[in-house]
Amino acid sequence: MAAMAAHAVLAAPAPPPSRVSPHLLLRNSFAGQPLSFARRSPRLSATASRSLTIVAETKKAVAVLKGNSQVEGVVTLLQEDDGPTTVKVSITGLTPGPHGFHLHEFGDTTNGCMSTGPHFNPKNLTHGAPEDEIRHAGDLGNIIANADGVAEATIVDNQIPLGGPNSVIGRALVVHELQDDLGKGGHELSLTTGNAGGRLACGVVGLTPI
Ligand SMILES: [Cu+2]
Ligand SMILES: [Zn+2]
Repeated sequence: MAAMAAHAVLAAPAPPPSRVSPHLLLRNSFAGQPLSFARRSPRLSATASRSLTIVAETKKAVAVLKGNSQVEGVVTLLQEDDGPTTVKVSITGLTPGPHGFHLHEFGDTTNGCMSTGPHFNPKNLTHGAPEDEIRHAGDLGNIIANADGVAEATIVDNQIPLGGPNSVIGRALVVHELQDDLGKGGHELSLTTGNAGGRLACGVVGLTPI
């Protein structure tokens, strides 16, 4: 039913584009009223007027990590509207312990993980921890492998959107040999790579159905 209604309204003449975000419109229109609707890919609010068609958009992406070792994994990225991106990591074949995990600038694997370039860094800052103000956008910290070499993690981050000018679609996720020192190790590489060592596996972030 909801899907049919969505089609019906989307087929109607498009309303004039509004420069006000749907959130603002909704807050203004329904001041004080809690808004409860499932947040799925473009959908409608049954109670909103026709000028408020699309109220929520979910984007989903996936990266399949492979390399020259037996390290491999799958990472999914999910973003609702302009909110943070939730990154779910599942990587096997690692040595137990922490491993640097980054979003690198390029989705180019012609020369394996080396050609994915440096950490994604649209603000031109130095390397840091995910919670630092001064960090590369691609700095996702460390993931920790258990005794079986399996790392499972969920990372929620504000600097790796799946759309817009700093979109990470088409860039690459990389898992490293060593622990990322988060810029604080005092090594000559600390402020560029966190001295995280070799690139064990990488994968290009690509859109996937929700
Ligand atoms: Cu890296
Ligand atoms: Zn970095």
